This record gives sequence, C-alpha cells and structure tokens, in this order.
Amino acid sequence: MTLKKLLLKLLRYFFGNKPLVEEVTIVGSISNGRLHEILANACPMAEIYLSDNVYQTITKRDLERKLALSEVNEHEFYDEVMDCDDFAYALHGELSVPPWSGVPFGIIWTNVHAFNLFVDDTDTVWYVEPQSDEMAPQIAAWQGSEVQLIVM
Ligand SMILES: [Ca+2]
Repeated sequence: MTLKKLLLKLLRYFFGNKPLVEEVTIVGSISNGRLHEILANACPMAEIYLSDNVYQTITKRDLERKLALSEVNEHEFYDEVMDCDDFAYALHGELSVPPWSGVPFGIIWTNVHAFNLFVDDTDTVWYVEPQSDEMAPQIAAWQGSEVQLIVM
C-alpha cells in the first residue's frame, strides 16, 4: 500500500465518510437470463459469457468505494506485460473474491481495448476503466467501436 493510500484511508476513517475496511451491501439479485438480456441490449454484437446462474446486485456507490480502495489503477503501464488486458484482469481478480465475487462485474473486449463493466442494482450498465477508475454509461471512442466479448 502506498503511503498516500494509507493516509487517505485513515483520514476517511477518522472523518467518517468512508470505512477503513471494505464494506458492501447486497441490494438484491439478478438472474443469468436477465443479466444476459441487459448486456445484449447494451452490446448487441458481443459474445456474452456468464458463468453464474444468479448474481448479487450492489449500488454504483458501493462499487465506487471499492474502486477508491483498489490499487490496481496505481500500477505502471508497460507494453504487453502490464497493459489494458492486465489492468482489466487484475481488477476483475479483486472482485472475484468475497464479498465481491457475486457482483455482476466483468471484463469487456472491444476491437482495440480491454476494460471492465458492471451492472448495478438499477440494471444500469457501467463501463469501468481500470487504469483510471472512471465509470461511464457509454464506451468512450478511444475504448473501441465494436464490443467483441463480455465475460462476467
Ligand atoms: Ca498484456
């Protein structure tokens, strides 16, 4: 952990707007079929692979808290060995252990880029850029024009 992150965590803990440890509230659930429908509507050309029968939904705010605590975005970028796919897999890995592993959070590949995506408790799709922790309701132009694969 960098000193900066540690200080931020302590400040947030003592000033009360963020817990020192990760907390997440499971709001509800979403079936494989419904999740597939939402993702297919958002990305009609994509191959979609969903591994679980049921997913646990959380708020966008809880994912934002997780992203603020995650240090994946602090890695240095290196061609091939720590580039977009590696950032996306690293962040997906952090969300592949409890209490996050049931959350509909996955990897998305376009024609030019790999990053992450998330479906919140209101069935909204958010595109998550693991190199910056930015979340957006649309894919940015630089992130690609054709979604090829979604794994969640
Ligand atoms: Ca790579």
